[in-house]
Amino acid sequence: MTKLWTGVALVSMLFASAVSAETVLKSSDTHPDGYPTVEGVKYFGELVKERTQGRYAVEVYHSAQLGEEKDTIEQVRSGVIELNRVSMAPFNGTVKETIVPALPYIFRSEDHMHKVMDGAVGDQIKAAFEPAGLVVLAFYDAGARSFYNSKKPIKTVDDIKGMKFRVIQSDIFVDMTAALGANATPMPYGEVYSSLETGVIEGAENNFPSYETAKHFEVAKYYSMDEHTILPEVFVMNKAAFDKLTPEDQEIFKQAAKDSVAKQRELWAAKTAESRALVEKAGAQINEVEKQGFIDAMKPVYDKHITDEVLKKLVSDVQAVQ
Ligand code: GTR
Repeated sequence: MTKLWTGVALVSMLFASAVSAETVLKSSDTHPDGYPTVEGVKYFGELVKERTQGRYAVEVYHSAQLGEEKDTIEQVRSGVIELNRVSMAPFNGTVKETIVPALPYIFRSEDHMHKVMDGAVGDQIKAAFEPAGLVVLAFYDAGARSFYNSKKPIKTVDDIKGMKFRVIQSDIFVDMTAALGANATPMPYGEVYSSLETGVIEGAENNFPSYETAKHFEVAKYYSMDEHTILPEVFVMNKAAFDKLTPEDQEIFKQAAKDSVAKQRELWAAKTAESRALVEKAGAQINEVEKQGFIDAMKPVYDKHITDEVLKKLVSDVQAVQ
């Protein structure tokens, strides 16, 4: 009898732990632990865990542990990993709607970008990821990207002519650099530091937190604030994995992602100020540029890439947001 009851108890305990066993979803990020995007996804994971009573949890593989962005995009599309936080630039070739927020000077300010991405245009861009096998959970802040280099401060378009930069992997960024009369080499993020160090490239372009945490300021001390893009990050989920969730769990995931946006934006603002102060203390020289010259030079990028009606409409919708 005692033996029987022990057996029953054991079986039911095993059963209970099997049904309550958590499903751990893998998420990738190129940035180190503590970076605002990593922390945003971790916060999302905590909320999901709490709101599903522990049925789901998220593990963030930061610091490019799973590979460079382009590779991890393949992993999340094929379902090798369930989640991924990346820039939208590497999607410019596959999800054409992502070209619009990647256009130089399309956003008047970060506030304008927030209004656009939180509204109908953002929803249209989100929906455009589905045919690529992805559900967009959130857009996160990435501030403004600017050029930095190892040679000199860039103040005017003339100063940048002929220089050689690494750009993020997107034709839009190659063409915007060309429009300024400079040369662009797209390459994975993880190769930028050594390429700057060895002189394969003279500069790169990014926001303050990336410039600081990837230590690029050590090998490229002139940061010139042309602020060519205010392109947000995207946090995506493999569509098949999302579709497998119950409708209630899908709501929990969406709401947790939405809640994590507010958190990430706060962290972003603080980190940007911190990174800027840190690089300045370490000797980086930050300067303003004659921005209008940069804005005027970008017309060919719009002419080349905004040719179909869907994108033309999206551009005017963005511009109409006040
Ligand atoms: C950062 C972005 C990364 C990565 C990187 C790059 O700002 O957060 O996801 O895309 O830029 O330039 O490759």
